[in-house]
Amino acid sequence: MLVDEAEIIIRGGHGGAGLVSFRGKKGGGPDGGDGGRGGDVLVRATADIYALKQFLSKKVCEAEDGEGGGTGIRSGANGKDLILTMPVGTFLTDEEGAEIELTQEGQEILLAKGGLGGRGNESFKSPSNTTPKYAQKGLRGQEKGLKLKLKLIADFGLIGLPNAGKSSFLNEITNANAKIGDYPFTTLEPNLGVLNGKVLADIPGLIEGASEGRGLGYKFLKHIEKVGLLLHCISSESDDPFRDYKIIREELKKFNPELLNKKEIVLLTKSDLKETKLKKIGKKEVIPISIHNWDSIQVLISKL
Ligand SMILES: Nc1nc2c(ncn2[C@@H]2O[C@H](COP(=O)(O)OP(=O)(O)OP(=O)(O)O)[C@@H](O)[C@H]2O)c(=O)[nH]1
Ligand SMILES: [Mg+2]
Repeated sequence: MLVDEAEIIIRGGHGGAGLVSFRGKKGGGPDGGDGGRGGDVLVRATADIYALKQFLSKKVCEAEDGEGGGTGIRSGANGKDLILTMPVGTFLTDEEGAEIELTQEGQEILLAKGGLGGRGNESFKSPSNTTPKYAQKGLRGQEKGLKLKLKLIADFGLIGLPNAGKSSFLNEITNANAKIGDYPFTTLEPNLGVLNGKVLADIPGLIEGASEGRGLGYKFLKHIEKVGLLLHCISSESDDPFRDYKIIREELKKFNPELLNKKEIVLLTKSDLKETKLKKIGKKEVIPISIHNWDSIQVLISKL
């Protein structure tokens, strides 16, 4: 299952407390150590597009607290950093609306700082106070609520009405193994495939009224906001290909008008079907030709 949205709370580790302690039994000098620093919370970008799945169960993500200071001026250990992995293409938005985008695999960004450790009583020793009886508490780690939203980073996006043949085409030209079905809404979440190092995203079919909540493709349109080229699939089976085209364009516009400015190629899919239909009627040989497609004419010439 592709998880493309989540909400989490992150918290840097708290700083350890400084210690109040004195050497020996009586009269010894102060020897309370400092507390350790709390761990930071960082994010690291991964190529694994399924990485947000972990946040379905892990809603609060905390780095380790720093240890308290020890006797003999021993400092407490620093808390371990917590590194969260999220897919490239994730947008992280905090409560103030500040947004971070993960753009490159391996990229690391600090999200929440751990708190500083408190100073132990030894560090407050001075000529005027040789036996300080106080130490600092550690500071609290930073805490933030974050909204996570994944926008897949693909070079090409396959869009179209349900059953237009998007997934079949994806499977045909890439390593993908998407489910195919002779019914609408076979694809329930985006599929990805790779062709010569370029990533193709297959988006669940869109229908008229998608923007009002019909069907299920609408929420996945965020995944084509970043593609370089739209491959708009229209089935040759359609009674009215132009209407089909307009339906999809209208839904794109309602989602984000900027999608209409993307480069687009229209793929007339299942072009073999008209041929098959005619063959069934006449039981004769049918050769599709177009004067604008020399290859199709070559087939005929060789027959003649
Ligand atoms: N004859 C023929 N059938 C095709 C072709 N491409 C796809 N199909 C068939 O069309 C049906 C729908 O194909 P899918 O690839 O599942 O269509 P889709 O656009 O991904 O559909 P959704 O996921 O529901 O949006 C399947 O029965 C396919 O076998 C083609 O080029 N020729
Ligand atoms: Mg499909």
